[in-house]
Amino acid sequence: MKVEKHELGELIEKIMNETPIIDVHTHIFDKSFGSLLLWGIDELLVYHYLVAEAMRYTDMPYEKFWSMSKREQADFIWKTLFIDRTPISEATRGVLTVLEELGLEVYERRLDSYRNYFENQDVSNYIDTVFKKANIKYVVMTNDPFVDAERKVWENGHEKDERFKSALRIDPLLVKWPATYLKLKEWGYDVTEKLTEKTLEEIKRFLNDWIDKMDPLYMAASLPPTLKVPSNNETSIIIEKAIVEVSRERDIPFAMMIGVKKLTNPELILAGDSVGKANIESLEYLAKTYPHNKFIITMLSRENQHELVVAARKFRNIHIFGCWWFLNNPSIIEELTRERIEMLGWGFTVQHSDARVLDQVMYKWKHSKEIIKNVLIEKYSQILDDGWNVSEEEMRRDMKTLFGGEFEEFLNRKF
Ligand code: FIX
Ligand code: ZN
Repeated sequence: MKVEKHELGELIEKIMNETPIIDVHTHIFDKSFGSLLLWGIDELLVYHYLVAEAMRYTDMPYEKFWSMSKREQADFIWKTLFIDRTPISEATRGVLTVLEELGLEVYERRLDSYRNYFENQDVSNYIDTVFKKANIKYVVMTNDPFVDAERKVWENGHEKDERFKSALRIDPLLVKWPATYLKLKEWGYDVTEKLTEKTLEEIKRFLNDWIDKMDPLYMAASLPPTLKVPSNNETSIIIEKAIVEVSRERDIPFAMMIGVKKLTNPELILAGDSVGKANIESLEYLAKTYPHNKFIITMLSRENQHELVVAARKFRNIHIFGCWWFLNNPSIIEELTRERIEMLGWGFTVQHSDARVLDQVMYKWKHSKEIIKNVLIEKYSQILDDGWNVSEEEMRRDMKTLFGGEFEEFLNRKF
């Protein structure tokens, strides 16, 4: 049954909402990770995006804010961004969307009654509720063996929830080697600060051990805009002499999230990271030099986006995903989705949530789908105007591809 142009809007919205989402990068955890799984109104309000926004309206010393309890921080942010000012930013609107999705009386503006709702939720049922409302098939966690609380869960064993896949996060190996090698030594790996052959072998053993423990979909690292490969710095050597080799041997892609300037404002702690334009040549070098490896990429600077799409067009072993962090705003989601469809067709993953708080998947996906839908209406309309026709089944195939299907295909390809 061929789709008529006037049917596109309604049909795209329907299909999009019926397409189970694969959320390829998040910071949420299944319930067996205990307090590492953040959820509920106070966690939503102290999200670091909102901390950064709220602290702009006060001369309160940063240390005073950090000395408050989480509830007191939430009270301050609620008053500053929602009561004293209209919640118009993307992150404040996100809190409203979550409350609305849960059927709470948003217009009442009653933080106490919202708190009461969450206090009466059971975490297992609440995960089911959130995943159902957001139509999540599964999320990929960020699993960091260098976080003591998380390492303990993996070492003690835990009951796995199939809706939470793992990703092995290895930033400290790449960006803090002078401190990290001491940790590896403590854990029984025979490493030195100097990246000798033995040390590189031991780094590979560490990666293999954690791949065996976690069964990750990919290995990942957030990397600075100054990333330069090849070079004689530790980051470059560990990437080329350890990560790329293990990635290929185990057929587990290396996800590089490039462009973060850590702690630009250290007083804001997690909210203090910023963005810088990276050089695309390092990525092009890796994709060209290691054609049998798979690289999953997102970049943080808007100024890197066009050249990233071109790089993905040149190298089939690059899979790009999401509108990351400072790009996860309607105006930029629209721009990135357009240029990616225009140059890659369906060959990328349109979005990820990066949710740090479970409830956020509801708003991050609802907001993104509003934008993606409008871009798709235009793109399908254009090909219908050119005389092409498309069936509902084909549109369902296309949508599945964009929301994680191509990611899974990429994981299964053998280059
Ligand atoms: O490196 C990352 O995974 C980033 O997404 C986070 O560090 C960042 O704080 C974030 O949550 C952005 O949305
Ligand atoms: Zn993240």
